[in-house]
Amino acid sequence: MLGKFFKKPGPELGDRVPPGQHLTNGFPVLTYGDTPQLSADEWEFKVWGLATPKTFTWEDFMAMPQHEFTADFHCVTRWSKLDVKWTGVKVTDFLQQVEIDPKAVHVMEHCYGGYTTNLPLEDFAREQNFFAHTLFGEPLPAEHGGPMRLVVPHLYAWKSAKWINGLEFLDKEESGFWERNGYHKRGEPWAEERYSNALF
Ligand SMILES: Nc1nc2c(c(=O)[nH]1)N[C@H]1C(S)=C(S)[C@@H](COP(=O)(O)O)O[C@H]1N2
Ligand SMILES: [Mo]
Repeated sequence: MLGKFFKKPGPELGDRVPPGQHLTNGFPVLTYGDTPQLSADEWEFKVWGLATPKTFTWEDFMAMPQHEFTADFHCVTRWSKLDVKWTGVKVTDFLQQVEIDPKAVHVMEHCYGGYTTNLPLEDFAREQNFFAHTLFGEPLPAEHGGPMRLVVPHLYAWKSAKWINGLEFLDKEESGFWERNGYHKRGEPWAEERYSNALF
């Protein structure tokens, strides 16, 4: 009888919040270091490494198909925000304009300000991943990565690089900033891949 009053959170939400996370209604800002301030006009995006080098401008990105995305956002520091609404360009659409060497298996994301984060090509080249320039219908604020950031919804949010300005294609795994500083290499929230055991 009592059990009826002590149920776990409704399955609607329970199913969507990974273990060890709590929900937040706000949208906390998590940045290591200073917030770069740059306009869309100044923003540039490069690919290099095991891909034919190429530079993209803001206009190049605006000319690609634009989509709206609704995605949950999970920070390894244990907050999650559900149903974040973004507008931007699918990674898979962007990649149609990049000539990747078949030897490439890994990607390093580079950012204005020097932040880096890495992921396997198969985690990067997913239909669900996107470059975002709009958040809840407004231009993406600088503190959330504006003018442009990456969003990788299926991994912890440190993989979602703010102020992204380049991709380096690699033939092996290399570690980005947090990965070198004790975070897990892959960071899958449902498996609680938070930190690498060597350091924590
Ligand atoms: N360039 C850059 N990107 C970054 C970070 C950062 O410090 N610098 N922090 C990461 C972390 S740990 C998280 S949780 C999210 C936070 O995004 P938000 O500040 O928009 O909430 O951005 C990720 N992308
Ligand atoms: Mo984070």
